[in-house]
Amino acid sequence: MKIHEKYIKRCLQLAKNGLGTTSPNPMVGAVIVYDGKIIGEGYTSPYGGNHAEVNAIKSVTDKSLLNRSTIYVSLEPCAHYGKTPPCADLIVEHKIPEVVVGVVDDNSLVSGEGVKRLRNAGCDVLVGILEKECRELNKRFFTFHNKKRPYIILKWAETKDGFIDVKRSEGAEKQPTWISNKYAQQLVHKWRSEEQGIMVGTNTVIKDNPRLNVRSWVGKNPVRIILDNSLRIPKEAYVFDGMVKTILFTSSRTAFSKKRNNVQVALIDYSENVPQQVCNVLFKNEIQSIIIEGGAYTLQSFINANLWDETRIFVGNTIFKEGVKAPQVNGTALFEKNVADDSFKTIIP
Ligand code: AOF
Ligand code: ZN
Repeated sequence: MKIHEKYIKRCLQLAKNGLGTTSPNPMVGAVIVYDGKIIGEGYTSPYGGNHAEVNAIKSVTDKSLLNRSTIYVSLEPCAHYGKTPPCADLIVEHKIPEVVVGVVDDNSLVSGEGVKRLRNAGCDVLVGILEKECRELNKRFFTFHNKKRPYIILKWAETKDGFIDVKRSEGAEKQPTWISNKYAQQLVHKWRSEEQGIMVGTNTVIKDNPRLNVRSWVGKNPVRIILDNSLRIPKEAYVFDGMVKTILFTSSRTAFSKKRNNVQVALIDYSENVPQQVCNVLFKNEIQSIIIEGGAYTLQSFINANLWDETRIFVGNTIFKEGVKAPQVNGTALFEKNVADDSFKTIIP
């Protein structure tokens, strides 16, 4: 057993190379072992490209060893024709006799079919090695397929006395109030690059005019998701600059007379459960994960609807005494650490 864990651990290490590039595909790692030695390794290519098993098999110099090898994969090999042909067939074609799988793929196109196909072809298949770790690595993918909604990360920065913003009057300067430090900002840009969507509510756009992109990190920009019931956001706002796709959730289509570049309009009923309707639309758009960066009202509405998976909070050294209260969330605090002078905590439900 220990030997299997060792190689699945290596698969997980390899899989992580795909963070931020494979989605909506999961990150997967594969290792091929012959006579106690690794003879091939691979991980999922950027979206639309090769699966991990294909890259691992390609990397083996002496293919004649494959019919006496074991292939380790952190996720069940696929059995369907998607953007690429089935990995289970490729394994059978190369006559690899033994397959060790971390966790079953919950995508309804696969879910057990890959294992079945391998076993039917006479492969010896072992399933469920470091299952928890394999699931955790692709938490976005698994949440999307099981709960039919994106994986939701809530993020905010609060002062030592629990405020996320100062009191601001209408027409006040359009500048965000900084609570966390510049290292935290860079970390947030890294986080943005890891998710498929980034969401904020109307007031945050009106007050801060945020770009919601990845400027302080190298990576791809997430799709912008904006809630604006009665289209109060001015068309000059950065979120409508067309540089990145924006999904705009509104209820008044008529006011949206001039078509905006790269903006997809989603009509919802603002008198109903908004977070759930947003999730339904995002699921249809195959957005597997989002980070919600404010404001307090939007964050709290997702907490109240029980639609969140992770909360990341920076606690700065500042004291505001009054202002906009930080959202209230109950859960298990996973860890706390310092980012420069600020502290940072993660909470899960
Ligand atoms: C694997 N190995 O490395 C990954 C798998 O459209 P396709 O062909 O790219 O298929 C996408 C689906 O394949 C994806 O939703 C998931 O079920 C599985 N991903 N499978 O055998 C891999 N990334
Ligand atoms: Zn595959």
